[in-house]
Amino acid sequence: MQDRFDEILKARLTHDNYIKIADLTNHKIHQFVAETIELCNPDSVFVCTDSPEDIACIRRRATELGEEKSLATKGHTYHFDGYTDQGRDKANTRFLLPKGWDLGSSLEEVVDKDEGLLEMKGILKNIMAGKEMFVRIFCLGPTNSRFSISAVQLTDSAYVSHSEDLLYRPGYEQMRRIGDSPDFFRVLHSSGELENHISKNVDKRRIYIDLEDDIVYSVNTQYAGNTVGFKKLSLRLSIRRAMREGWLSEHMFVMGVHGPNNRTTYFTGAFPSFCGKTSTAMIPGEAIIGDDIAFLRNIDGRVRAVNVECGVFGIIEDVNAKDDPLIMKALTDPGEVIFSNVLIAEAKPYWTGDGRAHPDKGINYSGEWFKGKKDKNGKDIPPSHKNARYTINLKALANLDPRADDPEGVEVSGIIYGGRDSDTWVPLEQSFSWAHGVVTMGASLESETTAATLGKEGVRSFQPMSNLDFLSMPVGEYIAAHLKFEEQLKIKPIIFGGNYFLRDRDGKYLNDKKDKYVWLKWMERRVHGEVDAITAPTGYIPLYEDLEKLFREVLNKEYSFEDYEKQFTIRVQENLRKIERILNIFDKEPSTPGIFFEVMDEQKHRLLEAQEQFGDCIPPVKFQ
Ligand code: SPV
Ligand code: MN
Repeated sequence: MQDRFDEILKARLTHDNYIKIADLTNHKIHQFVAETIELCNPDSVFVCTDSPEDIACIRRRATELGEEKSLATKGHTYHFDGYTDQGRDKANTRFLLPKGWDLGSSLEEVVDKDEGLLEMKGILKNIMAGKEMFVRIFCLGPTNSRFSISAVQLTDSAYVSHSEDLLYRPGYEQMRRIGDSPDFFRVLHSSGELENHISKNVDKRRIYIDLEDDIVYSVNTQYAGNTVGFKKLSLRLSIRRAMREGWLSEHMFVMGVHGPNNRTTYFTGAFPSFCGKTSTAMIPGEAIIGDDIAFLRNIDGRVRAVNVECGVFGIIEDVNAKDDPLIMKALTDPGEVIFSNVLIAEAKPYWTGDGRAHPDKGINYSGEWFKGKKDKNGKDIPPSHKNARYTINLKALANLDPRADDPEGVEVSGIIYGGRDSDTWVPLEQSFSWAHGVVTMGASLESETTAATLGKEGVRSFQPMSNLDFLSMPVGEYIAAHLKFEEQLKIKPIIFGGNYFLRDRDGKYLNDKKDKYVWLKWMERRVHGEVDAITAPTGYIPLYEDLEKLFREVLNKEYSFEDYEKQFTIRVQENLRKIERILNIFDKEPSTPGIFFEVMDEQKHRLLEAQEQFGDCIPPVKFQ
């Protein structure tokens, strides 16, 4: 170890903690911890080796420090984030841009790296005085695997650290395995000054991402999407690394869908937040591997995927025994659960849409809460925040796939892209080819904004691969990487488009929440060539007979031809307008590959031809 860092670590860590960090022969981790101590000046430092005692200590500290409080059910705790700290803070999340770098025009804000670092270091100076700093080492993806990426988080929040225990695979041993390699992600977080356990200095909330050095800084915030660095913050880092190395890092679930003869067929699915990604991955009877972030690699000509995480930080609104029985069981059985930003009354958690009678008062993210409480604009404050969440380990779920930790991942047969789209896409369709799927489904994904990010809801926005918020390169280059990924594949997954949110002209949803159970079964059958399809201008769509049969088998439900027609009518004008909107964006992206425009053009011509023959709203039978 370099003398200077060694001196700092020896002076500022207890002997036990010094041994734990010195035991790792990695110079860069020593430097990171030592320099952070110098900058942030914590009172004490706890190094977690992932031993059961160390993990228990973190959990205990979260309640001792008051960041979490215990609930009546064993293992359950709750945590509140500040009133204005209830979602990913896009406005204050910036890339630190080195001189000469260009990230394209569609990305979030950037700040000059030197200036941003200066500002950040100013805010971080002495910020941990009086606090304990936790040193956490995780592994993104399964350990000891070609997918593994080591990751180190320094934080003064025991809640963040505890959440990470539920969400990430332990990485201390993996860090030993990589020896002195400098190749790992770093996250430095501080909740900053606290008042009633809540970050106080919201005006100095900053999240800066340094793509050059693979490091993220996050300060004066507690919401896990801004602080648990290995969610979306380091997703930005892995997206770039994936592009450099020829694999994909995606905002996707990974799940197994069961088919005839006990077969399991694996799918990944990219949906923006609040668009059914987690509830799809947790469909009872199917098998979950992950619900949020996946790495996909070409291994021997086939696509294989792993879950980057091993837990769920899921939206709790509308989770109830009827719609999400598996999640509900995990949230009510004894076991480790962190509830955030729900209503608490008599040591019990409540949330909107939980299907239970609610007390008239309690505490929530707004403080003391009572029925009818209004915000400063006179709007009702709901019992739980719309983006209230639960954090659990996947082991709490009855349907965890046995291959969830397989170092080689699972072979992916289908990839689904879906958004919150009230008027354009049919609920389900299959692409004609990899390029058609990448271009017209993945890259053309649009979704109406939700409470997952701070800001106005319900605004249709461009969401390529559900990953726009996390892109760390020009979007044209990102799409080109997807197109290129196909080139070396011997067996290609089938790409599907999905939309759970289609409405009729009166604004009524055309599908039930559980219809997705059937869509997955149809896709599974398509992968194996066991059901036929209709060739529509936008893709292959299901036949009524097949869906009717599957609805009966899967949901024991009559599926009417009338519903089918309404759901699968091709809305030509809407699709054409969508093409224009998407082209408008990619026209300005010089890195977009030519094939993108060819595929869009072909789709446009198919739609125009169909329009000429059948008009603006074309029921599927017309294409049969
Ligand atoms: C999402 O919003 O997409 C999430 C939660 O999965 S967050 O960690 O906030 O990104
Ligand atoms: Mn997500």
